[in-house]
Amino acid sequence: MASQVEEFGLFIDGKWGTPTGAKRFETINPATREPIASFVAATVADVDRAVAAAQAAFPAWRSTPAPKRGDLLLTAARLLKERKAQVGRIVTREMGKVIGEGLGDVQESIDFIEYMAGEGRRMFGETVPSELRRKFCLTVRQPKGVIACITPWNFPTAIPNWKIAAALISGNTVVLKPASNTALCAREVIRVYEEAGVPPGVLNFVTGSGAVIGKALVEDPRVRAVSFTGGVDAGRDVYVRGAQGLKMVHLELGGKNPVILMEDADLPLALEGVLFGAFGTSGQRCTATSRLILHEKVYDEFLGMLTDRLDRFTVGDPLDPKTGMGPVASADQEKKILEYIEVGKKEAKLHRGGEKLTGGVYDRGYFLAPTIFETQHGTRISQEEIFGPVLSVIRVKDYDDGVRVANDVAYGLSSSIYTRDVNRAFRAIEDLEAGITYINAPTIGAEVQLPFGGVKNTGNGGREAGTAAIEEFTEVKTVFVDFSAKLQKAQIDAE
Ligand code: UN1
Repeated sequence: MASQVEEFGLFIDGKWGTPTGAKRFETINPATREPIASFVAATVADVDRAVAAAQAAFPAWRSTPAPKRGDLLLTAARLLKERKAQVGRIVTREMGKVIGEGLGDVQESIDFIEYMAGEGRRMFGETVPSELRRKFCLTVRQPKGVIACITPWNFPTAIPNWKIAAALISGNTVVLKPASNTALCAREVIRVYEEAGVPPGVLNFVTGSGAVIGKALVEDPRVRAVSFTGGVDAGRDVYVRGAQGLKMVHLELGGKNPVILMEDADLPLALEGVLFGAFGTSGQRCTATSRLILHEKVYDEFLGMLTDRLDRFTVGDPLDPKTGMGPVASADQEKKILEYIEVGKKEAKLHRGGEKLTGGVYDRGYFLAPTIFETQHGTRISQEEIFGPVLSVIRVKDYDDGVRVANDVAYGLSSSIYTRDVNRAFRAIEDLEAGITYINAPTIGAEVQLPFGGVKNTGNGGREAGTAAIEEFTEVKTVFVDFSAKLQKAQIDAE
């Protein structure tokens, strides 16, 4: 049956094309279940071609001066700026986040590409004194080679750009494999680099199943590094496979991010923060606020405020700027979140929501009610990443109890404390086991010029964004220049 929607191919070696006999899949608008676009289900043979193109393009790209590579990024950022409204709409239609956040996704892309373009004129090394006379020691950064970037659907333009722009400015070549349900967003990303004049083979785009082409990419011996954002199980699999090839594997995985709300907090401020942190992007951020650790002295009052505020919070058409929360991203997401809601109903007290919304526009898409459980620490819903609009509220008696609960999970991405006590705020910076800590702000909303990543099962120690991204995507070369014109022996001749 012919597709009703536009068909897109793979982008390999600077050309868009559809392999003969290719199978296809469609992306779906989660608010309406309408198909959006059709993509190729690529095969291992397509991955082989993409990696070969990336490898062939590497020597010339590596020797292109980094500021020149930066020029290309600036052009890409400008093109994306020009079409921000249009691409933001595609993000909302294909992924379901509300339009303000769809535009924010694109803005995060623009910010990051511009930031990385500037790195082309920095990419600092170090100069270090030698223990010997007339000897000069320094470090330079060099690209790794072909990088596989495997990206999720929740930030369908921003996360591909975090990886692509950092990899390209560093002189690497890239094969991008985006999440299948947001392939059009990723294709819009590729297009701006293409139009900016990226040389053939420097950036390649393959779509299809992670189990088939993701695996082939990670296992390909020509791929020197893998940058993966996604779930823990897939991440572990990528890590193990990459380890066989002794590759650098960068992982950004889950979170179970707490807001600790102390008795002295500015409650109206915290209210807006918790609402945005928990239900922004329908809770589908790695950084989402999924636990509210609430001081007993303000427990009832704050929960009451949250309930009143939610009465004025609208779930609906994500393209309508007045909507507070759109659908969840897919049928799979809806199913998984509803399963967790059932678990929660057994082990905790449902405070609000806890259902699929029905009637009117809701019947066309994957709409869930913003859901709040009151729970003990240690239940499944308070420990496992749900990745949906489900907030677990946990009562604590003091700061120490709050920190203990906050830290007692497998993840450590983002964290937050609301308090007016400056000493307590600084203690939290020291005490919270997380890659990111916010003071008097929710757990979401990191900026691109700072490192992003987490501890424990959130990853394997790397950081994206900021200058940390350059460290991820380059090798350090240590250089010794001996201008003494004689053999000097370190450790032996040093006076
Ligand atoms: C993610 O959910 O994987 O900090 C990324 C934030 C966004 C990025 C989230 N800037 O919430």
